[in-house]
Formats: sequence, C-alpha cells, structure tokens
Amino acid sequence: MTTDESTTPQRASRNEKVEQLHEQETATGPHLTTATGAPISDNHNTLSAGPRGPQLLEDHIFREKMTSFDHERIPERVVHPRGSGAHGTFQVYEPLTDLTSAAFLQDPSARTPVFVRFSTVVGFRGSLDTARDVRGFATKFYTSEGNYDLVGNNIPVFFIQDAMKFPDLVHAVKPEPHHEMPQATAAHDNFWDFASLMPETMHTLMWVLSDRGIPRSYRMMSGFGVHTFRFVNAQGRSRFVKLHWLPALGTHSLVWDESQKLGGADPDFHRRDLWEAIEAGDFPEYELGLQVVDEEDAGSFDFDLLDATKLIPEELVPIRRVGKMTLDRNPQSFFAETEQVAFHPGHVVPGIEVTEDPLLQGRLFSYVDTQLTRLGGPNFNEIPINRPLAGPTNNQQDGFMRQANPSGRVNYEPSSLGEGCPMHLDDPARALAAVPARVEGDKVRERSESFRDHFTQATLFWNSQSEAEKDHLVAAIHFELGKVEHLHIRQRMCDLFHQVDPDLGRRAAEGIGVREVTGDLSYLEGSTAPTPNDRRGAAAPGHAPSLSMAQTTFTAATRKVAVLLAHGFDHASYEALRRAVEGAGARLEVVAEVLGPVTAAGGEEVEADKSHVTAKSVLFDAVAVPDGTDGARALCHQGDAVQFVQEAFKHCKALVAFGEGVEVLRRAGLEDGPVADGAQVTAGVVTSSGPDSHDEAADRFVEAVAAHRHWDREEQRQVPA
Ligand code: HDD
Repeated sequence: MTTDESTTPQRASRNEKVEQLHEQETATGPHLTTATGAPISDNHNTLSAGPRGPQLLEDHIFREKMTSFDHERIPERVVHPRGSGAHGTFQVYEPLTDLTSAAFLQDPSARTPVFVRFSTVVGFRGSLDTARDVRGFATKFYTSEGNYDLVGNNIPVFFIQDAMKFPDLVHAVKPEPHHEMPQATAAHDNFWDFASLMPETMHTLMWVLSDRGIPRSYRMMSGFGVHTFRFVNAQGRSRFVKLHWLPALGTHSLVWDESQKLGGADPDFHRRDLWEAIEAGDFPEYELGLQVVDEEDAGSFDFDLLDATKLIPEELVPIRRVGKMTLDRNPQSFFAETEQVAFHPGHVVPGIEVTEDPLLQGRLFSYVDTQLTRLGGPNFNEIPINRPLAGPTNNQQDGFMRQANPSGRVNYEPSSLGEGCPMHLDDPARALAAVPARVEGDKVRERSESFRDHFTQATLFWNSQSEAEKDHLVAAIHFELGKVEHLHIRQRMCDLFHQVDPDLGRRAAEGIGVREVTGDLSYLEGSTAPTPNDRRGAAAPGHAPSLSMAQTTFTAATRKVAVLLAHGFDHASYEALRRAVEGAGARLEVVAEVLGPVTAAGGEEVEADKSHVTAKSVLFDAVAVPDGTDGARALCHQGDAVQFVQEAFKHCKALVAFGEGVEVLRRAGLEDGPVADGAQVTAGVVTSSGPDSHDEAADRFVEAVAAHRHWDREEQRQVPA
C-alpha cells in the first residue's frame, strides 16, 4: 500500500489536463482565479444592487476572499515565536560507523537537505531581533531514514532541570500578565523573582547575561543540542553524545547599547542579515561537533550527564568535528516554511536516541501537543516543509487537513488482503530502537541527588571570561536588575551571585541599591525549590578557556563597512579602501547625507547606497572616512556623520580616517594632537597621514575589522553617543 496517489492512471490524466491548462494560461500570463480555479475579471468591486446599492449575498468571490483573509492568522509559538529560516545541506566528513548507524552520518559524498530556524525565545512574533535572550537554533535533517530534528539553542545549558518547571519559567519571563509589559525581555520583577527562588537557573543566567545573549548575527552564533543524547552503532554499542554547531565566522556579539538602538533602527536586524548574506552568496557555514563519552565513563564527572544545567567542558572532553552544514537558500514563503515548520526533539533516526534527562523527557510530550493547536490538527507532518523525503508509509489516516490517505481497502496491520504491506523492517538494527537499558525504581516525585549542585559550573563560567566579558556581564546585571522594582528580589539575586563568586556579588550590588551582600540563602529554606549549594565539584577545573568568546575565530569576511562620503572627497583613498575591504570578503556601503551621486574632488561620481535618514552606525561593523579637504569639511558640518563616527567608536568598532578625514575624528572628540606619519593604529582606530600610507592604512583597517571589537577602548566612557 502507498500513500502516493499520483501514479494511478486517473490521476495521471488529470495531471496532464491541469498541465495543459497551465500552459494555456502562462501563454497569456497567469490570471486571477477563485480558490477553485474559476477566472476573475474584477478584483476591485463587490457585487451590489446598482453602483450605489447594498452588497449582494450571492457575491461568492467577495465572501471567499474575505473568509480566507479572516482566517490568515494561526497561533504563534508559545515560546520562540519570532524566527528566521534557511535551507541548506549537511555533509559528514568521514563515515561515523564507529559511533552510529544513522545513514546520513555514513557517506561523505552525500548531501542531506536541511532546514534551520533561528529564533528568539521570549518576544512575540512581531518583536525585535536584538533583545537579550537565548536564541533557538533548530535544524531539520531530511535524511533517507526519516527526519532528524536537532532542536537546540545558542547556549549549551538550560534554566531548569525538570520539564515540570517549564510553564513557570516561561510565565515568569514573558510580559507580566496584568499589563503585558515589558516586551521581549527578562528585565522585570516576575522573572527575577522566579530566578531568585530557583538557584538551578544560575548557570544558564550567567550565559544569558554574558554577551552570548546578544549575538551579532545568526551566522556568528554557536548552537548546542544541550541534552546528552545516545549514539548507537550497528553493533548495538551505545555512547553518550553532546552536539555542537560551530560557526565558520566565529561566535560574536553586539554591544548592549548597540543592540538596544538596533531595536529601533532595524528590528529585523538578524533576519535581514541572514537573508542578505544568503542572497549575496555568503553562505553561512557551521561545523557539527560531537563530544562523545563512553557509557562506562559517564559516572566519572562531578556532575550528572542527564542534568541539562551542566555542560561538559571541552577541556575534559574535546569536540570532534564531524561534518559541515551550509545554508544556501532562502525560503520562498515565510509562512509556508518558517512559520509552519514543526520541530520535535523526539524526531530521531535509527542510530540516535534520547536519554532519561528529565527535561528532554518532558519536551517529548510538549512539541506535538503544542503543534496540534498551532498547525490545526494531527496532520502537520504532511505540510511540505515537514514532509520526510520518503514516505510516510503507514496506516494513519483522516483528520483535519489530511493531504494523502493510504489507497486501497487495507488500512490496518497485520493484513493478508494487503499482502502484509506496509511491513515491518526485517532488520531491527536498521530501524528505530531503544538500546536495552535496565529501568527500575520506586514511583517518586524527587530530584536526583546528583542534580544538587547549582554553582560550580556558574563559577567556572565566570572564572573563564576575559576581563571585558566580565565587565559586560556585570553591566548586564545592572540593566536587568536595575529594572526590578522590588529591593528584596535584587538583594536575593546579589546573594546568589555572591555564591557564584564574591567579587561578582559585590560588583552586581554596586549601582542597584543593594547595600550588603553576604551570600545568605537562608530565605530559600522551606521553599519548594531544590536546595542550593552542595558543591560536588571540588575538583572541577577553575578555568576553561573554551567558555570565553575571546577564543573564537576572527575574520573580516562578510562584515559590513560604511564609508561616509560628502562632495569633495578624495577618490584615490576611497578606492584604496574599497580594494582592501572587498579583498577581505567584506562589504562596503556608501553612506551620504542624501541618496544620489556624490562627487569626488577630481570629478568622479560614486552613488550613495544609504542616506543618514535610513542608515545608522549600528547597522555596520566598521566606519571609514576618506581623504579630501572639502569632503572632510562637509562631514564635520553634518551632525549625523559626526554622530555616526562617535557611536561606532563607543561601540568599539574599527574606524579609519585617511588624511584630511582625521578632521572628522577631531570634530567627534576622538582625536586631539597631530597625526603621526604613516599608518597608525590605536585601539582599532586607524589613521593615515597622506597618500603614501593610504594602502597600508586600508590593510590595517581590515585587520581591525577582523578583530570584531576593540574592548580596550571601553574605558573612554566619556564618548556621548
Ligand atoms: Fe523548547 C520550541 C529549544 C526546552 C517546549 N524549543 C522550541 C524551539 C527551540 C527550542 C529552538 C523553536 C523551534 C522552532 O523554531 O520552531 N527548548 C529548546 C531547548 C530546550 C527547550 C534547547 C532545553 C534544552 N522546550 C523546552 C522544554 C519544553 C519546551 C523543557 C516543555 C516541556 N519548545 C517547547 C514548545 C515549543 C518549543 C512549547 C514552542 C513551539 C514549538 O515547540 O513548536 O513545545
């Protein structure tokens, strides 16, 4: 039996007729039709009794159109509603036969199609991209053995250990229910009240408060499967595995002030960045990394592998890079693909299995359950974006929105009438299975003792951050808790931060009105929250460099550089800049006072890509000012241009000023003394004294762009932008 009816003779002739009709239609261009294909000649006027009379009920064209419109909305996801998707492929580097029987991980010449949806968690569908939040990173692999969904985040750990707390976590972080404020942020009393009573959130909070919470781009974001999964090979050997996505461009973040301003300048910042990069052929790439632990070694860590609030430091178990994903195609329809895609952590393929992690176990229920409502019934796997490459072949049938039912009389198994079809796969080793495991115990509602420690890895994270990252984390606390009106909540959080590190507790308290921090958690006694501070990790490493973004990949490729032009600029320095920027695979955009041509001192014309009305410095990674007396003078009189430079400086971005262009830096208060000879670089600000050093300055500038941000500049807080 098959669910594919397209091969029956009746179906074939019908398809031919439809094709003929379509051919006739496209000969004259497609014309408007009703939903049932009847042609329409007037899509502007309803049918009425006379041109000024009442509308007629018989106007089916109007009613059909309006009915469709009235039902366009479907419920948004309860979490992760705002997302952006992309298609691509995945290729494994070498057969992973030793680890798993999964077919898509065996053949290095095969390309497995994928669809990825990136998302924020908290904000509604129409909210901004750059809020401080966890980011979703969900991948659907369309493999020959069915769909495999890796439904991960950009942070390797999760707030809670047991799915029972998920609704509370999400209620607490979403806008407060009485007035639905604030949007898309955790910076409010409800969230921090909950967090202060749930010390198991501490490790993930450290990650979210770090710069990981404000990614520069979905293309520069890591991904993590978070839970420990099982990989099982053809011999039935099972190992524990953590999965990682490692972006080719490195993991990079925005500056907090910048991400807030971006919320206004371009709420679609990440969505646009992803879309434009793919359109331009700058295909985002991510390597798949695995941390593999033999089952015999699972007990050797000072944390429990089934506890989703813990990671395995790479220093303990290195990451093996096993394949690469390339995103090379934008969706055709946001709704049909990005909105209707349905992921599920239980969508695994033979050779990959779930574990008993109590957070993962709860997720196995939630995803189908929520999709039943969101996608209108049980048949959402038939929507094209969710449909597996082969099949499905089974006896499930009917229900809302069913596209294809099994044909023929047999809709049950076993059957002799259907000649036994569809049959069981005769080789269980190639089918979905559960590796045999002994399970026994009393029925209890109880957290495992091995889940008790909530601070060791939070401390490890803090210890492993660079000084700049620590400063940013403290500033994030000041913002988030600065928004909290109840002093007792701020106090509790500072005491919890003290438990992570006394210096962090002290620095957190400064500036948010908390006077004394002792780390006293006695307020938790008698609460239903798990008890807090049983540090099992006495022997845990004090420092794990891999947890700092300072260790990531740095490149200028695909970065966006703004060059500020005004009439009278020096064309040679502009060309030197353009050669260097494009040579590094970065993108140059001309920003001028208004759109249209900008004329150089020598008469050459360059077309402006953006004007100051639409382009702000926060949309770029770096800013350049060319040489030329008249051009520089004109820019000094444009407040927008001066602010552009100041703001880029404040956000620690690379800057270059050629020759007379240095005047603009002076005007912005970023340079005083005379310009030294040649090309000079100070904390990512490059200057060149004259034409002889323009090429060298352009090269130094590109290096400064590759460095991402120049944090050593942050002490100069007097910059007003
Ligand atoms: Fe979840 C969506 C990731 C815990 C319940 N989750 C959702 C998405 C991602 C994650 C990326 C968006 C998928 C998409 O783009 O369509 N969720 C995670 C990770 C978790 C996690 C990495 C912890 C390791 N989630 C989690 C728990 C529960 C849920 C504990 C409930 C028990 N998640 C859901 C959901 C969503 C969802 C309510 C909302 C929309 C959807 O599933 O399809 O079922």
